[in-house]
Amino acid sequence: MPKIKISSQQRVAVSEIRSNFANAMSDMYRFEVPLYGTLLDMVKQVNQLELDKKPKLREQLEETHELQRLSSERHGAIRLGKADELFTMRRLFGVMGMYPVSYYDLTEAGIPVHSTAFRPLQKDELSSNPFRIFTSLLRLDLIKDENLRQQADELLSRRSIFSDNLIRLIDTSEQQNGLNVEQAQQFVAEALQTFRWHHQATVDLDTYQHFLQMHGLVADIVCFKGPHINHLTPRTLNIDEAQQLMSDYGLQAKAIIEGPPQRKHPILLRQTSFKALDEEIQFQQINGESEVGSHTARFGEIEQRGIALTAKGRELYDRLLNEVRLAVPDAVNNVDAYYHQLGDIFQQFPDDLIQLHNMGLAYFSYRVNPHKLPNSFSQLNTLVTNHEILIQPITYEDFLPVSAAGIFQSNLQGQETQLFSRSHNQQLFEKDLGCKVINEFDYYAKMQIDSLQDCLQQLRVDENQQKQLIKQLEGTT
Ligand code: OOG
Ligand code: NI
Repeated sequence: MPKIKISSQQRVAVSEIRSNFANAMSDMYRFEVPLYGTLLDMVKQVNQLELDKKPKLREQLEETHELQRLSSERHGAIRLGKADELFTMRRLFGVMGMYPVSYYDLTEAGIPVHSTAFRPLQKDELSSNPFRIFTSLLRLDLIKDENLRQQADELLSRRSIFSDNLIRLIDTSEQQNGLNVEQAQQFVAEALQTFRWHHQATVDLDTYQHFLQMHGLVADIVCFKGPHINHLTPRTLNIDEAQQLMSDYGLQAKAIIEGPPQRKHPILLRQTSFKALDEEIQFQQINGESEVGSHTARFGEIEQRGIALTAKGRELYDRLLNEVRLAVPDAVNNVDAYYHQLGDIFQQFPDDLIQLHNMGLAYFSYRVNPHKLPNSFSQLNTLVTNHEILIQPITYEDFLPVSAAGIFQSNLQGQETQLFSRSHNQQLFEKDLGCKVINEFDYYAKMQIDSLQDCLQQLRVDENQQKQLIKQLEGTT
């Protein structure tokens, strides 16, 4: 019997496959969309300045293992056309240790898709590479025009966005519980092909324009061979600075920064983008010749991440943001008034870590204070207020549907005539996906409780007392 080479049988860590894939995507996108490269350079400069200016921030990022991931941290987005694409996409991301978290219903903003984000879950997986992909699925069922719906359906049923080799590698990974070095390399190369740009449309210009008129997203999804990556987003430590700098770098920034206002302690997620490019496309005419047109899809985005909010905190955030939007409905044309209201109305959202903790508005992890041992373990909030137990914000790793809608909209050509009605359908989404999405609140709550338990065990608190403190925590959030 031939000797089995152990090395070739060894499984590559999923975090390594994910890192390799994220880097390959970034290289491909930088090559195809040079402005993305400019954006990366800009963010690098802003982050360096910010870290130099704020040693405390550096320290905090070091403690939470976020400094090491910062320079490679990205999220991207893709849009899929049919159920089995979503199903296989889940399996593909599974090979890289990325799992679907949250259901985002974009029909609430009149956009005919619903979405999830694939991302790593465990702390060590996040710190080695937190790559996320915001993944949307077209709601064909919401297209009222029967002809166009059928045509879309046909176009989508004819395409296959995964190569046979890629499917084989996904099968292999599932069967043998991972990939070896050679397979992992092949996997990254094959998977990359699924997300590349195609200069040729699968339809003629006329058909494209029909879809475009209905909704820019429908055209973007239905008329091409595959789900091209439409942006990759680096994480900045100062988005206000970055927004200012964008024009100096020749990037046309969108009018407003989505999300909460600037704060001492950032919450959730703030995002801004530069406008999508108008790119030349060959459309296939019926007579076999091709006709030149263009398509607008790919853009650049940056984001700043803050503390994850509890359901209670999120409710407050949604309510306040809604107030702002009611006060200034046309933010794009009233930027100053919008920021003014945003700042004003969000005064109601506490900006003090201990207050955020004690009111149960945000998620934290806990640490023993080596310089101060607790006197009593009766009240969690007292322990925190007295710094007898130290708290550290848990970073938000997910997305915001209202912000996502703002990003989607700022990159459409504004020709869409059809508004889609609100149609929440998480059940259908999960059926197409082939599993349930992870509930983000459950996820962060578990992180917080686990960390409290660890901390109390280190302090040798007895089990009953631990249970009581955890109950108190659950009572506030
Ligand atoms: C996705 C837009 C959502 C974000 O950061 O909220 C998104 C898309 O345009 O496909 O990426
Ligand atoms: Ni994005």
